[in-house]
Amino acid sequence: MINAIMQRLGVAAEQYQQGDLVVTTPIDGSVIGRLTPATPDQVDAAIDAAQQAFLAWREVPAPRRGELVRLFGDQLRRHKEDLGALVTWECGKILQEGLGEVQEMIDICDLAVGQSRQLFGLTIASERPGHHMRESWHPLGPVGLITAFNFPVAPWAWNAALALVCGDSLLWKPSEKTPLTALACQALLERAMAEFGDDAPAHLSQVIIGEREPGERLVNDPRVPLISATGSTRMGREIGPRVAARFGRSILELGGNNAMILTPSADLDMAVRAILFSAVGTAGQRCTTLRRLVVHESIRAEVVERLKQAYAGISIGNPLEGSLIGPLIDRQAFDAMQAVLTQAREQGARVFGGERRLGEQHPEGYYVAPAIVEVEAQDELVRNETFAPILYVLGYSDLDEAIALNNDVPQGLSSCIFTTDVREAETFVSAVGSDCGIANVNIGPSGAEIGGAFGGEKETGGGRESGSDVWKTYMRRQTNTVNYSRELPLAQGIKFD
Ligand code: UN1
Repeated sequence: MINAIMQRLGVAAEQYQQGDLVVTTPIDGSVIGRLTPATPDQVDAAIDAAQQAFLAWREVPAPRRGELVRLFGDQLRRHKEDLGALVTWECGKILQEGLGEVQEMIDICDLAVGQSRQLFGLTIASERPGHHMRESWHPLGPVGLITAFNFPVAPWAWNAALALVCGDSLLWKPSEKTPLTALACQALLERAMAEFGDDAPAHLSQVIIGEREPGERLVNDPRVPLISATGSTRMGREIGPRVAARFGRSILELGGNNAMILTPSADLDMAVRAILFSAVGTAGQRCTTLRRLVVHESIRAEVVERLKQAYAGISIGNPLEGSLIGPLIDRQAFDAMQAVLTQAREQGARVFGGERRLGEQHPEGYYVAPAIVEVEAQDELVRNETFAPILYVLGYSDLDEAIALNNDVPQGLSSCIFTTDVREAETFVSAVGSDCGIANVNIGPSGAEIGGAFGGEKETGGGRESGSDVWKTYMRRQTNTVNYSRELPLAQGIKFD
């Protein structure tokens, strides 16, 4: 099955059928790939090649660079089913979500193609006669991309599509848990490059296979002016200072601890559906997963009851076969979830669900029932992100208190409120409302569209990816003052003679 998919996607067997890095599918733990990690010398050579590719690529006109991204988007459309299925095989998310991830890639390609004709700078009024000022945007250099297992392809594409139209070359270190999808994306991009013609330089995009070390080399190398990394806050704490120490730029997209405020005026049918998708979808392994439900005391008992019923009816199993929840990525993730649930029980929380499923059928597949944990206070356990389907439920009495709870965690990625009261809604998205990078009204915290800037504050890392004016991060800004007069007036009226 995997071999047929890989073949259709254009990945040669020797790229994933030999080597020391063993890749298993979370579906049942079976081996689906063996890859050869890059040596330090190979990483250095790749950075060198990326630098060469950048020098050629930056000279190709931006709208023409957009044409490459258009062709890549065509490849993705053509191979959506296969790539979506491969995402499911490799990271265990259900097929619908695997396909959704590829759709996100297609969408960002479309956005980037349009952007390639809109890398607009400003003209600025000069204080001096016979002068004009403007702001130009120039290509930046090789971009280092470090991605996580849970969204193995879309975050790469958000960065890659924009970086390519901005004139940068790409060095991609995917998660060691999901390198096959990276090889597949690279193969599709290479097909697009072949179609594009000679002005796409060799090594414009490269994949670097390995665990920590190759990523560290990218992070430490001053030839890589921008590092865009998705992963845990712990990882970001290491990457951020290292890139900063060499005056590099970083986009960090780290942990989330996303809340929903559920008010008495909310449409509860809608809210329950939104909670289900955002709390149990992707088996709780999105950075945008709903982790905290802050519900008004007057409806708390009813909502918890409805959720328990909804949770009980949800299908858990093989993500290729129509279930709504697939497996956790691995045993470690399962153990971490169980440890947290044990601790919650010890602290007196009421825990519903969370137990292992299908263990006899798949001893190496870690399926779990999603958990609801009713707590009395937002203690350390709740403030911590556990990458598993655990939904904490907390009560509140007035909106200020709910907003304070929303904000009183170290992370600041996504948030939402369900209300039909315009005052509550607008307060939540105002300056005194949610402190997160994403704040939604009457939709859940996950499943963002690519048109907005994606990312968050505080320990989420502060980076933004995808839409809005994020393209600017992949370019260097230059201020130009041009004197077309025959005089040499100095700024600020200074006389120097
Ligand atoms: C992630 O989990 O790292 O908003 C990204 C969402 C998706 C992206 C999630 N568009 O849930």
